[in-house]
Amino acid sequence: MATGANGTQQVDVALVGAGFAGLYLLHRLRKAGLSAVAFETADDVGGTWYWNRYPGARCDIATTDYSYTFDPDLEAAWTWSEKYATQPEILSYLRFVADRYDLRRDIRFSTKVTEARWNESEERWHLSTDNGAVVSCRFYVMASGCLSAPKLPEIDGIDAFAGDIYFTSRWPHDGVALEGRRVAVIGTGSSGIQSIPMIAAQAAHLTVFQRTPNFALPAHNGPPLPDRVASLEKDRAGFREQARWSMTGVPIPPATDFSWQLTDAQRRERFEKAWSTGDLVVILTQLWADAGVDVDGNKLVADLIREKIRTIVHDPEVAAALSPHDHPFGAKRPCLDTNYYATYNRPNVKLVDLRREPIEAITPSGIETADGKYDVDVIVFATGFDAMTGAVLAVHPITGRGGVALSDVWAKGPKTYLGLTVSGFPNLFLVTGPGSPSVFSNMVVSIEQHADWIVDRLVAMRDAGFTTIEATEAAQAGWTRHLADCSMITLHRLANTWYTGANVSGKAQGLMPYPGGVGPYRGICNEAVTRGMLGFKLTGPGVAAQCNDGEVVRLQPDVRLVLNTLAEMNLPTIESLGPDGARAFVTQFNATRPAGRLVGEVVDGTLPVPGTTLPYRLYRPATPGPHPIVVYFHGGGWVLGSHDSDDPFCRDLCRRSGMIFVSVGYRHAPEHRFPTAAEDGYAALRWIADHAVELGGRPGPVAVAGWSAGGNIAAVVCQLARDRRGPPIAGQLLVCPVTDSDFERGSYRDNAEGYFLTRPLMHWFWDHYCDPADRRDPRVSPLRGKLAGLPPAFVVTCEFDPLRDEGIAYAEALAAAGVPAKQLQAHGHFHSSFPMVDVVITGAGGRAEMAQELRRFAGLNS
Ligand code: N01
Repeated sequence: MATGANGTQQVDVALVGAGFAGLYLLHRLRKAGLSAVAFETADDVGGTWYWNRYPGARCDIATTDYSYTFDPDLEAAWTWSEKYATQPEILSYLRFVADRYDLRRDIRFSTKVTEARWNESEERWHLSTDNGAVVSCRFYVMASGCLSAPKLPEIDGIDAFAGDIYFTSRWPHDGVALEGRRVAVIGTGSSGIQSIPMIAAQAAHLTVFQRTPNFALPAHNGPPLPDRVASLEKDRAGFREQARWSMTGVPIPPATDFSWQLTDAQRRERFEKAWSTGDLVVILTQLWADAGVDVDGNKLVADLIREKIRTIVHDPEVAAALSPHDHPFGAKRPCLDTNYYATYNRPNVKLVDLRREPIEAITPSGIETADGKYDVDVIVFATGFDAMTGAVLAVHPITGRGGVALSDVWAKGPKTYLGLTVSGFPNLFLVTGPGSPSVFSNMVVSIEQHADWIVDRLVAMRDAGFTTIEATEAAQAGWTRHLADCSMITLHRLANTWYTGANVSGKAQGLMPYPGGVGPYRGICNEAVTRGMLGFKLTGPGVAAQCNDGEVVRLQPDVRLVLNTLAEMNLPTIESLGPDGARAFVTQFNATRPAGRLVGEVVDGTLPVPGTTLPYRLYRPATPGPHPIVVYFHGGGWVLGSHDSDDPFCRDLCRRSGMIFVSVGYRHAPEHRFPTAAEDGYAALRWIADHAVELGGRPGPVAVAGWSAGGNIAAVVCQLARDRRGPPIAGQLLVCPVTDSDFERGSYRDNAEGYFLTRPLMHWFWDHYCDPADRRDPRVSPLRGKLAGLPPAFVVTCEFDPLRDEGIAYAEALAAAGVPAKQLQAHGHFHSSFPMVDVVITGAGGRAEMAQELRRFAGLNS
């Protein structure tokens, strides 16, 4: 490290933390020829594994996976002794790594950075510390972990306690003698759940003060799992690469069956297998595909775990108090335990349920609750951390461009680009920061990815002559929105946890880690680079500044995955297949999609229309009828599809709305060209309305609904019903409808290629269905028809859809004609988002709105 004239130490990169992240960064920076220094408040390496020395502390990701992967020789040189290694063994590993790569010489131990300030004129960070010289660095990296700032419990009277107080997160190095003592533990998160059985085995008496029960699974610890070790040793590089592109950072493929596709017995069998495996990733991802994303699918797992708790814990009242009921399984971090629940069968252990008797104060002799007084000699606080943002902000004030404090920028919740950088804070990087997968993943995999990305960028900048890098506001805003979109997929939003900041009073609320998956996230970080450092401004002396502004992800996260998967399949275009080939393709494609959910009844039938009969499929809700009827028209460009091709969509809307759906198999082009589909639709509507009672429905006006070309037919039949005196229609739900034959609107230009429904495909549909001379007819271009006097409408459009603007135009024209017309303009969605019910989960909110509007049309209470 060079020393400047005023004694300031000059270095290329400074970083905070000497845990997994800091050590690997130092190694990579050194190899890249960049000078670096790390600051560490502890007197040794280890980070979280240095501090958290409480009894029972272990990792809860199999240690074969919770290891560095950057150096095969390192992997060969270290063997883990247990499936889940203890804290001392992991700390030994990190010391071994520090020694092996001679990293300690670049670490300033027992040193706290007290302030970090960006110097605009020098374009460097200036760091003050409590031990040694000021440091000036070009780049500053917070490798300070996610759970490194302990959260103090907000309980009155702590200072008055006459006994000993310990924090799991700051456990004394030479241990604590608990034999013969009365101990209290406050907190039942991972730290509490790991330490409680060990403390119970030592203490004369243990009282556990539980505010929120947590889900815990037996770890079944022992030697490393032979099958995992075998697959690792068989192809180490392949195993690690799979981990990097997996959803969790552990190469275990998630389940693809949905809960409703399995019998009770099959679900139980899967659960028992997972329970006996003792692996969080297995139970979180391998039971059924909807366990982590749907409250019903999740409740099935939670019920099975609660049943386990009841079988383990002898006292039913204690079992009930230990059973979590206020959050979905996995929404709060579940724990791996060794004898946790069985510990409550011990005669020297008592559970105090703080939901029934809250703590009122800590007194000199113990803890007082609303109901009693518990005298103890020792209090152990396992009360958690000010997570993620706390781990950065608690280190020191960070002041960026224009004297702006990071704490102010994050006052309403963290804002980052990729969880790696913050606009207004040039040359500052966060490792596993808020907005990155971090604590939703195998941390070591995520740490390596971040360290690699950062160091690769610094090297590329050096090669190009750039000296500053900064995220743009637009990129950061886009990432914040993408994070919010992702958070709608999982159930984490339904729990008050440290993931959302809820455990710290006054902290801004919102999901902090990125729930979109490790592999997809890695792909996005790479994409930002390959798209010319998208979202970053780069400057340097003597080189032209570069700023490729924009948002790296504009699609909904699951839409992005669907489109990427389709792109990887390299499918022929629909229009290249011819109508028969395209129909066969759709049939085959639909056969592979997840089966729709159960409804009360599904009945196939036929209905007469002039000259022929049409098939229909009726979906009846499971609730008592009679139900109002929705006449539904499927999508497929008037050429493709059938009365059962939108089956999952109809089932979903039937369940959500509590209304009968009758999906009509109208005739298709080119065999039956315009206006057959429209006239079939009208005749079917009339027949269904006339036979509502025979169909088991409620008499009176029906609603109509349709998607895509089916939305076109739904809109058209409303006009025909008005002009032909019935039947009365209660309302129209038009999802991405075709409303006009004009191909020149902006959405046709913006989405001409690439989002499955393309401009050439729409041309192909139109050419098969309708002669150019007929295309202005309102029976195919309802936007060109008379709109006054139509039933109320709910028009849904998707951002990445050529049909977007004509749908919006129709809704606006309806409203202008005095028709009550509401809109949902779904951002980040593509044409097929809503019918792909169990694939595009982010469409659930939109479908809920559709069902709500249908109920409103039918006069049902919401
Ligand atoms: O902290 P927590 P943790 N009065 O926040 C309770 C990782 N980790 O240290 O839920 C009474 O989970 C609080 O109650 P409530 C892992 O990611 C990993 O245990 O807020 N109670 C809760 O029960 C984990 O998730 C391992 O109602 C109070 C507990 O304290 C994360 O670290 C091991 C209270 C805090 O639980 C944090 O775990 C350990 C009060 N005033 C940790 N304040 C591995 O196995 C808080 N609580 C790798």
